Amino acid sequence: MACGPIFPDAWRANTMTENLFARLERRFPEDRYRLLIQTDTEAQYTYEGMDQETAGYAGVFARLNLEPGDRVAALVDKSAQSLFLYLACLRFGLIYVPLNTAYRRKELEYFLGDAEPALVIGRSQDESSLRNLLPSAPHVYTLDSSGKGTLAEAASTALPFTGVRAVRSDDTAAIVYTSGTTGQPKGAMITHGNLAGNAETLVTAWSFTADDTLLHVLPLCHVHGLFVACHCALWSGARMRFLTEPDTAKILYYLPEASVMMGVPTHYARLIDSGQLTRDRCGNMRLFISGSAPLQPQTFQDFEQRTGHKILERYGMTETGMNTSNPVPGPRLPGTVGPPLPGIEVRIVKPDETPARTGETGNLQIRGSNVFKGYWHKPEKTSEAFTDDGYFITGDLASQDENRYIRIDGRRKDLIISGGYNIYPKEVELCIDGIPEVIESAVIGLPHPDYGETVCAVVVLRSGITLSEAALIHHVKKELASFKAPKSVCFVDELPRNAMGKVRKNVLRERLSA
Ligand code: MLC
Ligand code: AMP
Repeated sequence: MACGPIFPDAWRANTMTENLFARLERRFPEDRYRLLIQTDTEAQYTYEGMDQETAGYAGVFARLNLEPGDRVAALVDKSAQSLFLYLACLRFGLIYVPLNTAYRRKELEYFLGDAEPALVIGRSQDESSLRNLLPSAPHVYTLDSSGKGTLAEAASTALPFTGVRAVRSDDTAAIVYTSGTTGQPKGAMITHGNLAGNAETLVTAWSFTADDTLLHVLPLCHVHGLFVACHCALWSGARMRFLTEPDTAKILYYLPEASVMMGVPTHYARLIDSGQLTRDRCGNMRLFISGSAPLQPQTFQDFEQRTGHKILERYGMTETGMNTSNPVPGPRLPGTVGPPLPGIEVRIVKPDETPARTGETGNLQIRGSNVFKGYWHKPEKTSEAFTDDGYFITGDLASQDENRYIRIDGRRKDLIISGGYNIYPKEVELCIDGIPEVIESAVIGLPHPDYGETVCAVVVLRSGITLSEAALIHHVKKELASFKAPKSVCFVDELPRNAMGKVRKNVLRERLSA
């Protein structure tokens, strides 16, 4: 049934919560009962259900006397309830801090120590280790993938908080951790204004309406799955099919009912490899969107050949939300991330900060209301990240053609993107160098047909010592999230260095790619 825009009035919301809850108040009653989420276990949640569940969680926050600006860290599996938890934080003016359940003890210790949450929500199986990690005990509640846990129990007896706390657009809505090339990860403070502005821009650019069904296949602990995907649906009143695991068979199963999908290039490569991707299966689809990592032109072409759809590639970052996008109506060019989105200033400069010419590669910088307000508790890192005239320095290398289409040509930052996850070589090197048998290591990304890039460790062992590849990988997986572990290890006598003593990673990449 075609139902047209769910928000027919011209009223403009300044925050996600204003959009969601204030507009919900103004809707016709039947709109409240529209579906918001269907899961892959066929549980269903309406916009009304979301309103009630978030009011329940916010009631718990009120009972705990949480104050606006307090942080709530979430180490939870993907579920409808984990989205409601995030929305409840927005509703109550709390700062949401999503954490990946793949993180290990040391990683969590750092994030929790840095964010200093007043409340931590974790899975039941992690409850006691979380309490051990947090000696100064903020409140700890549990939320499992089933939606059950002590948070739901507390919500069932709390007085629901049915209001919406007023926030300013430059108040921080979320802190999302992103690793640095050196030193510790940094918490990017993303404001309510950043979120609302980017959501509105994307809904318009990608023509989202309440008629859409988004096939949601991404984790909710990073900006792609949480902000880009969910916000487009929430802002436009659309429906989402939530897949809790990134399972290709399930994606294929649910494709026929969906109209939009967002994924990382690995999702699209796997769909092509399945051999079951057909035009018929995509009969209801209007848009496939890819981001977080470079989409290979070959994947773009193979996908178009099988489905008739040109994947729309866009480019963004945790700190900035989405910056550029190929268009919905208009040419989508493989190997490019499209022109800048409306209202977002993108410039490419040479190392001396003068503008790069058309087609010339330079440093990509971004300015606009989408750009975060700074790194949590790290004012020096914040000022290093911006130019004097307020552009954010992305660390990406790019060029722009005469039609303003941008091509990401590389990265100035030493970063590996594996299946859409960012892995900082330095962090993995420090971990490997901590193994007593190792003298030193260099971690590089190598091309990979499934993950785009994978982690390879080049390792120098102490003389006369042996260490197996499996033992080394096992050590890394104990210390770091397992997606950061090398998929291959190469033992060498010494690392190639330049005259300054710096490891020549490009030489290693060339040698090992071959
Ligand atoms: C999982 N594994 C990975 C991996 N994902 N290894 C390398 N790279 C990855 N991306 C490892 C697991 O640790 C596990 O190891 C094993 O592979 C199997 O795990 P799985 O859960 O079955 O994973 P898989 O099906 O391979 O997942 C692949 C994937 C997933 C691509 C679907 O990684 C994913 O959802 N990626 C999306 C990440 C994302 O949302 N990025 C957006 C960041 S925001 P073991 O040893 O435990 O067996 C951003 C900004 C922007 O970048 O522009 O969007
Ligand atoms: P994150 O720090 O997790 O937000 O990752 C942001 C980084 O992902 C960017 O700085 C880019 O290097 C990369 N990225 C995101 N989208 C694309 C894309 N479409 N093509 C190439 N790189 C991308």
